[in-house]
Amino acid sequence: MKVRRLTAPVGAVIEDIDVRKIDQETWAELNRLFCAHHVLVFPGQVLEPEDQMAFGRRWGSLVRHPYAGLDACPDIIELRNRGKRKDVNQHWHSDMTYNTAPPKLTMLYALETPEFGGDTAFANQELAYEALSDGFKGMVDQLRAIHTAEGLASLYGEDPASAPRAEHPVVRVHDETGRRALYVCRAFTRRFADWSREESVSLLDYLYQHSIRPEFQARHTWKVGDLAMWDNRSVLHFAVHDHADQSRVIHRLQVEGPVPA
Ligand SMILES: O=C(O)CCC(=O)C(=O)O
Ligand SMILES: [Fe+2]
Repeated sequence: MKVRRLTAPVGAVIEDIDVRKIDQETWAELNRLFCAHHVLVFPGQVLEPEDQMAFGRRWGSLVRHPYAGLDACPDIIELRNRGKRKDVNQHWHSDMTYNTAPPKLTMLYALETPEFGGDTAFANQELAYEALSDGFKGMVDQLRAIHTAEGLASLYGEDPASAPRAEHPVVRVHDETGRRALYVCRAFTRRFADWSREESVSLLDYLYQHSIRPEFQARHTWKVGDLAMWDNRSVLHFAVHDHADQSRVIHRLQVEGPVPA
């Protein structure tokens, strides 16, 4: 297989590999690359939903969505962006941080892609943490934050008060590499634990701005047959909705992750 970097902070494109046919040794190498680069892209894959699920299971148990799964393959969600009024993923986030044990990775397979636009952007949160001063690191190391799905609930016309919520460290330690990463996002983080919302907003705002500095980022432009996966423990992502009314169809799955610590 051939490995090409997307940018220095994030992403590796892996060519000359068929993800349906990898042995344990190759998987171990892919996991090493995943931990090093946070996002892997495998162009030119030909996958049935079962093949994507089998590859996903190499990393752990799949997360089943309560409503949105495909009938025949409930572990896979179809993302369709045609004529979408409001894109719920057009914000910087790590997936489902409002859960106690959010998915460690999300894996997307492109079935239809727009002629232009519709990239996914990523930002490396280990670099974001490293770029802070020692004094500031010492402070955020001590903080925990409350994450909720209130925003999503409102968007779907559900009661925000009963939306899921979880408390996580503001700096999490990667369970496989031991590296520290910032773990807050504008979409889901409401306030610091034991702080009021008013007290939290200005510091959170600073962290949101800092966490997405351009030099922490990479973007992936989708082609049909691309399989991509990102590490929710170490990157934020953003679905850029700039493809107008063009069709974009993606099969998505998630793999269970540890309780952030
Ligand atoms: O559609 C995309 O590019 C990513 C959407 C997203 O945020 C997700 O699948 O978790
Ligand atoms: Fe997402």
